[in-house]
Amino acid sequence: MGEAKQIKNLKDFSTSIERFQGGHRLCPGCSHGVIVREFINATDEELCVSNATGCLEVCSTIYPFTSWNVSWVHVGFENAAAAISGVEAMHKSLKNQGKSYNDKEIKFLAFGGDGGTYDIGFQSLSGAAERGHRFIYVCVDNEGYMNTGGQRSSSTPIGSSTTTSPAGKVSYGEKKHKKDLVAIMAAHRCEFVAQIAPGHKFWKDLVAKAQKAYAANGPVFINAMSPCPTEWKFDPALSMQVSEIMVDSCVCPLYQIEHNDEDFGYKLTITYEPKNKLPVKEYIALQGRFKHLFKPENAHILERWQKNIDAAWDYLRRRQDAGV
Ligand SMILES: Cc1ncc(C[n+]2csc(CCOP(=O)(O)OP(=O)(O)O)c2C)c(N)n1
Ligand code: SF4
Repeated sequence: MGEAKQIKNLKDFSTSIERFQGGHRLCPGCSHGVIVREFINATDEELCVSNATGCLEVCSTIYPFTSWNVSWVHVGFENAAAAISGVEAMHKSLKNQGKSYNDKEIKFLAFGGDGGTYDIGFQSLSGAAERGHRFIYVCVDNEGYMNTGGQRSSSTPIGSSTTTSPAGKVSYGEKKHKKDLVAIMAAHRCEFVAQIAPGHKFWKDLVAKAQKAYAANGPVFINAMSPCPTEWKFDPALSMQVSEIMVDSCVCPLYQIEHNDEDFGYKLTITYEPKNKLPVKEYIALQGRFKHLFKPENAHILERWQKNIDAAWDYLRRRQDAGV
């Protein structure tokens, strides 16, 4: 296994090897590009990436151009994890037979949106994790099916107005709380599971988790929260600010869960503690998808969401304190 890439500071990082090139067609202010760039530039090792259909794939590989300066394959919406686990198994087998085309250590990655991960590709992700492949799955989670016009997914938060859960006279928008996929993937006993977010305050956290992922010898799942100016309806200049408020309000806590199979041990660590935990109101005030929640008749939804966030944060802290 190679040594982790040494990254001294942001300047050093931003001027080092570039594996996700500009010129892609992601919307201005899209967080997908920031996350992918930081994640794959966090190592110099050889990478092989599978990418499910979605904004990231559609916008970064417009034939005959590509932004990817690593081996990359586009697969169906539903099977990014199945494809990369197959490639990883094939590589292992060829190596064992002495027939490998490449004797360097290769890291196998899959990228998918929340639609492709929480919903349609979940079966293949669950299977690949359970089989114990050495791969890293990164979900770029913008809380909806954005590439096809902003439909709800099982990652969409309560109260959000989407094209298939529209807010109006008879509805306050999405009815259910977001699925907790990080917990579900931890329950698969993945070696490493974490949540990350982009932003000036968090780039080191993102890179540290990426490097832990590259060092792992089994399945890794990373949920990368990805503010989407187009469908969350905020000014593209505010993407990183939205991300920072999302973390400081504990809507997106930054934490990790490490699993040690030998003694069946889990270790949950909160990797960023907000100095001043903001109310969820401050987070949603920046986004058009939640503007109806400020109407008096929808106040109970805001209250319910706030309670849910507080309880989830309390749960993480208690687990961390208990060392499990
Ligand atoms: C099996 C299947 N169902 C539906 C589609 C149509 N489709 C393509 S991209 C997409 C939405 C992708 O959403 P998500 O995975 O969340 O990624 P995002 O575009 O939001 O980044 C849909 C529904 C498809 N390609 N394949
Ligand atoms: S719709 Fe959202 S996620 Fe998709 S490219 Fe635009 S900003 Fe990015």
